[in-house]
Amino acid sequence: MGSRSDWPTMQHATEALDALGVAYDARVISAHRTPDRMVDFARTAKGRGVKIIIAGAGGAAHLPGMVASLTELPVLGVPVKSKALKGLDSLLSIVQMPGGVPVGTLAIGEAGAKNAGLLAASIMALSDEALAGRLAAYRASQSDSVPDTVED
Ligand code: RP5
Repeated sequence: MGSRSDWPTMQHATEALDALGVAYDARVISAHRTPDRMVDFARTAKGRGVKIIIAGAGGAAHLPGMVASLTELPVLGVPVKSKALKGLDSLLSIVQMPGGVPVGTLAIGEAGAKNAGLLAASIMALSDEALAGRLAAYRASQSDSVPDTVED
């Protein structure tokens, strides 16, 4: 994520990964304030065994796109809700990538972060049967938790 201030949003991604037993490393890396850290992280990620990168940032949210430009790993972008423009700036900064450098962009804010975690897990589950089973159980439990009436 681009800043510690993104953590209240991005922790929804890690909660989803925790629920499904997927290991992760949560880092603060700013495209603007720590560009060298970003380049080093993205260029070495694949060699370190990273499979998917979830990049959350707000405002002029260049982190997901820049990371995607530096690695062939799948990059999922989460637009963090900004104070000034409620995350619309973040969304547009992340979603409108030029053809050739994809970022899979999720919804603004907590739902986007949660879904980034779930989407990363579902991609990982393509080659991990045990994880696929846990994901299926998670989805079934979610369905079971939705009442079909408005009263008990
Ligand atoms: C972005 O600027 C971060 O991703 C964050 O959403 C936003 C504001 O950062 P702080 O000023 O709160 O550190 O780079």
